Amino acid sequence: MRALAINDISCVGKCSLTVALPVLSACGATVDILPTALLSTHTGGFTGYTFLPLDDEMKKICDHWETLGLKYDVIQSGYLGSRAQIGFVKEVKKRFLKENGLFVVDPVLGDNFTFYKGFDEAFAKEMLSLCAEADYILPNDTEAYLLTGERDMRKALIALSKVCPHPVITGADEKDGYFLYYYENGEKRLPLKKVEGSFHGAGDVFAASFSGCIGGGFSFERALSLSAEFCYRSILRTEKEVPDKKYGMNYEKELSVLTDAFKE
Ligand code: PXL
Repeated sequence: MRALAINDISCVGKCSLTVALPVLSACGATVDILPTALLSTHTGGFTGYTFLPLDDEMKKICDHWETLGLKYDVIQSGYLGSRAQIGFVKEVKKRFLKENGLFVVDPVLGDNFTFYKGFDEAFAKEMLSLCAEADYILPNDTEAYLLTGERDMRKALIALSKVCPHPVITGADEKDGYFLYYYENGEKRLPLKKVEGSFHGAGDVFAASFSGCIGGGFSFERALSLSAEFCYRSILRTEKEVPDKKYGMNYEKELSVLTDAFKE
């Protein structure tokens, strides 16, 4: 499986491409990267970070790749630095995804029911148009709300299912527990084990794992449950081992969840 990860390089803080590369590799993928921006750290919780958008470079990189005839089984997009980049990712999909390849979009917009720094309603609207091109989308509850205006996650899922065939809402607090919502011939939910607290980068760990599992041939449900298990085990480890959660998830020693599954 050849995978393309489109995401930023946050040099510190374990998210985006620094997570996508090892996690997709653990799923047996040959991983190429298209960096969207270069930051000294991610934007969640750090101050004074540097930010270099790579719009012009992305175009040049893709023009070069075209001469190599590269095509991907799975393309996964994450953090995008501008509305123009969202338009460009649609073009990347057209130019580089194999005919039966899968396009997975993590519509990175925000958390805790607020936008990440630099994003707004207009950006969310554009992101929704990218979701319409995807086979799978992986918003968290905040992003599902920002994309649909629905705070009820069942309603948000139904609204998203009209945009993309397989939406997944990666974590929703409900009266009767904590759930992942997904749509496959109707709305479904998978109970998740909840660990209190906020774990930066958990969405990126999940997205990379899901993309690797679905691109590697697992069913939708198996890709979800395996990624939920990998993420949960990484969160437990992070809770114990990482005092400052903005430094990201300690997922490395749990990669065997994925490597073992791909040996089967
Ligand atoms: O984890 C999502 C993410 C990705 N990339 C950058 C971010 C964030 C969330 O804060 O700031 C640069």
